[in-house]
Amino acid sequence: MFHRIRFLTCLLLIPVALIAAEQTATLKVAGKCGSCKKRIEKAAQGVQGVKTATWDKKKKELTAVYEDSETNATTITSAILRVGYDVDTLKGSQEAYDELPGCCQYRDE
Ligand SMILES: [Cu+2]
Repeated sequence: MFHRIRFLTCLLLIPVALIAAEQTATLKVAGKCGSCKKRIEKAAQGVQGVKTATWDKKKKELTAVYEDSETNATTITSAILRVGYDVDTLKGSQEAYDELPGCCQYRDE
């Protein structure tokens, strides 16, 4: 009987694991212009599992839609930090930041 219950529980859990759910992450991402937008979106879209990524220049906000079975907000955040952009309170890579064109250096204001 006990085994039977365990078996049934397993059957119930499998579909939950298999159905990939789409999630939306909204992140505060610093940036200034259209080139920043391209860089930020490219970085986010480069993450496996990310379907769409759109950065709003006015709101300084990135909206990313992703498969939660493949990736998560932390991975997307790291990808953006790596190309030199700050996400929320996290500092983007200084090395990558220094490589940004002068007009994109959003920290010097
Ligand atoms: Cu820029």
